Amino acid sequence: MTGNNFMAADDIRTAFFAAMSRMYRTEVPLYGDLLDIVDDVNRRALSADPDLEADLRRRGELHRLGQERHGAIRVGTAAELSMMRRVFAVMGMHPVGYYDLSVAGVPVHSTAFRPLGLEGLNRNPFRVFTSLLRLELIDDPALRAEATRLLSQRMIFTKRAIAVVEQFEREGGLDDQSATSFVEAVLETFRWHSDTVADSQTYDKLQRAHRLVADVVCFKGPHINHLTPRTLDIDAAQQEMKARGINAKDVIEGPPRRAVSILLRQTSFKALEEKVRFLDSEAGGSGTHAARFGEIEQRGLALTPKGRALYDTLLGEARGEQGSQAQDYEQRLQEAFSRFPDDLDALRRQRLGYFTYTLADRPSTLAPGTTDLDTLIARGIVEASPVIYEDFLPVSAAGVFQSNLGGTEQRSYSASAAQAAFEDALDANVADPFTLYEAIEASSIASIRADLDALAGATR
Ligand code: OOG
Ligand code: NI
Repeated sequence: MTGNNFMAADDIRTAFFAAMSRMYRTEVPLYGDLLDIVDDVNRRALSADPDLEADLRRRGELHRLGQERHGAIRVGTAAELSMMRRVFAVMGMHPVGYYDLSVAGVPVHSTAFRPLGLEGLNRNPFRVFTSLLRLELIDDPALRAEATRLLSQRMIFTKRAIAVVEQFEREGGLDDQSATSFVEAVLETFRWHSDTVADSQTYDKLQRAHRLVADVVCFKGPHINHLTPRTLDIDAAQQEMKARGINAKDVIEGPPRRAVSILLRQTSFKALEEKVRFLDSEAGGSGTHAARFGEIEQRGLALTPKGRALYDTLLGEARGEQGSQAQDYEQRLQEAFSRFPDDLDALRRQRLGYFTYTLADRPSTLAPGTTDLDTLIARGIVEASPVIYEDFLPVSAAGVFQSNLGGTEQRSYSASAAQAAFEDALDANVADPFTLYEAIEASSIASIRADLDALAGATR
């Protein structure tokens, strides 16, 4: 028997996310300012466009918007990564997608833990972008050994957290009391520690190898490094950040502003310099560390492989050799994307994006043979809504990493994508995002077909 007293995974996720958001707001007060900005901008966007509000309501997204966040952490070892997977599983979050960031000069590869299905996503789409450090990309063998030693000495999960995860796996769920205990215990892993586990010299050396290596290796745990709310108008949010004197990035990552939003657009403020203490601090070895930052995102249509290929091509054209540093980058981006259709109907007909379908009204008679979706839509019998992109973008993520490690240095790694090694470390396969979007679309088509059959049957 499955216990009826178990708290739903969606509810544990919501409770955990609320606790994390509270903690981060206290730790990084600027995060609270971002929430205020996004709240404001979203309210204005909704009141300026009643259709938008109706669309969001119809798609079941209106309620999730206020609590929609993603966060990010970086872990150091396979054991940490696979335990993290088990922790997130308790909250109905599973690894989706593989992101290789070594090509962008960041020695990590990553996945995103998130709910898989539309129902869980609409309840609370909390996602955590999780990166695994690739120690093999540190050239200096002595430094690599030191990093390995530091990582082998730490335990990022409390005993209580591990015990509750094991209980969940054994019993298939957690009752309210155990779930509360889970939330409290797991939160500890994400907390900021200003005491490092390295002396200042080691920190400096690791920092020189790559800022990210020091961030992962020198701390007791994988502090949550940002929590990102979702806005309906990122250009307005970016303006407001600047107006409030927040040190926002110059360029919004991702596609340009368009009539129909696609994928993901992101902007962030640069990481804060925070005071830390090293093991030798008594001898004057105190310093600062930059890791935690704030970010705002706007989400749009999930693209099919065909749409994504077009996106990648156009983005590549706009970036050219200089990436997003070029002076006229925004204009180049706009120009390149003039070749990406910008109305919902064209995007759907050309199969560039994923859609869900619903019956628009209750037709009393249907001519036989009207099963063609395009015809049903043209006749106003069926309505198509965009499926929202729930994942991340590697080029954007690399930009987010770069601007938030506090430096501008570029490293290049000759490593190639290593999905199999990542999945070994994770001790599981990552889900393919396209398959998940495809399933959402297919199930909505199946459900309108069933409704139409039932209607046709009733009128015969
Ligand atoms: C993660 C950066 C990636 C995003 O929104 O693309 C990310 C990190 O800095 O650890 O969060
Ligand atoms: Ni992010």
